[in-house]
Amino acid sequence: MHVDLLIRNVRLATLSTKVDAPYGTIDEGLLAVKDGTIAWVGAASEAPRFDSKVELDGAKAWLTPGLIDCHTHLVFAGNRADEFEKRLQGVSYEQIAKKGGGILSTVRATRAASEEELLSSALVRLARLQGEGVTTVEIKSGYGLDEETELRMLRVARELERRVPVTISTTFLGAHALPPEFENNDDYIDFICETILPKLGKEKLCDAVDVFCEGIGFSLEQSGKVFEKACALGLPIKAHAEQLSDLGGAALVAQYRGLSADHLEYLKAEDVAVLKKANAVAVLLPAAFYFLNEKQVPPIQALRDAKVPMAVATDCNPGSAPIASLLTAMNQSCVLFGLTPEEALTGVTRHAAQALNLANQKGVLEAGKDADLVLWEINHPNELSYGINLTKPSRIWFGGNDVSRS
Ligand code: DI6
Ligand code: FE
Repeated sequence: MHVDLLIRNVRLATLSTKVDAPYGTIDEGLLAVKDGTIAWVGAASEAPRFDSKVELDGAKAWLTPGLIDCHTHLVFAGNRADEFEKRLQGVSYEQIAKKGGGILSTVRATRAASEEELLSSALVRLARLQGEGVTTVEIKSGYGLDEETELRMLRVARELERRVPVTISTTFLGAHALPPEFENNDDYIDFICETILPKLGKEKLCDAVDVFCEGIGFSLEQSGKVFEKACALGLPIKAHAEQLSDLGGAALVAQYRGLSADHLEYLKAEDVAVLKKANAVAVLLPAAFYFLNEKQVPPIQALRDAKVPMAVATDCNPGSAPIASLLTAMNQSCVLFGLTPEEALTGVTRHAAQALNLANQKGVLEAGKDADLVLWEINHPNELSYGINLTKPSRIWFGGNDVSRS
């Protein structure tokens, strides 16, 4: 069989449920790529004969799927280092938000930034993620909160995909905070549902719709209205739920058959089963927990017992998670939340793909999936969660193309 790329002599962490071994490991593996997808993957001893334009001896390095950061706010202007200082003097994140700082201070900076400015600052952060082997990134709007700026953010997110060899999945997060032009949440939610969402649906600018269901964000009822409209437009939904308090946002996601409920520090026991029943992903964001110095940990053991798929993401944003390192978030998920390194790696591959509705294309090394691949010179995949800034990929392929130096 003719293929475009043949990678021999590698250890495969397939993360596939079809391979019955930790990490879906195949020790003496071989992987063949044709037309940007994985044409064949498995044990070298079982491989058919291939002839290939390009062949690589992996020298027993580990090959994993491209990593997926399934929750970021990567496009924004400015930073919030001043608030960081205030918090260290004893002012809380919620107090800062109530005084018009927090998300709204990034909204002011983002509204004032041109498309080019947003693009160039996002490119810096995206390059950091890409350099760690991230080949798919979800990016939310939510720092515009008016039609023009929300659309600009989403256009910038789409443009990033043309500039960097990564897949971008965009999410509309209009219901992130109350913009200054509106007196109350209900009027703003009506504006989102009646004006912005129909436009986004038409222009195909977003792949999903998110809400900040929280005491300092939007109520369950307001979140439900947004979901109702999103579903009517055929857009999948997800939520920032149970981050700082328990409003029942995760159960609302389940009710609307959403892709994921994200954060979940305050998730109550009975809602774990509700998530499982709806096959929604629990997206864990340990960098926000770390940076806000939170104390309440998500109910990991209950999620694990119920077999709720757990993903791990950076939440990269200027307020609660100024981080552009998914490998660090994996480490934090283990140290702070008690995930195993295998759960952390599954959380940035197979489960992250599911959280983005991309499970058919990405997240595992299986024939037919996109050839987004990362080669690591490590002795074991647990090293990906173990070190902080110790490990970097030695090769990265995106859709079968070597993009190691992009
Ligand atoms: N939760 C978060 O972690 C981010 N948004 C949200 O709803 C933080 C947003 C920010 O502080 O700028
Ligand atoms: Fe977030």
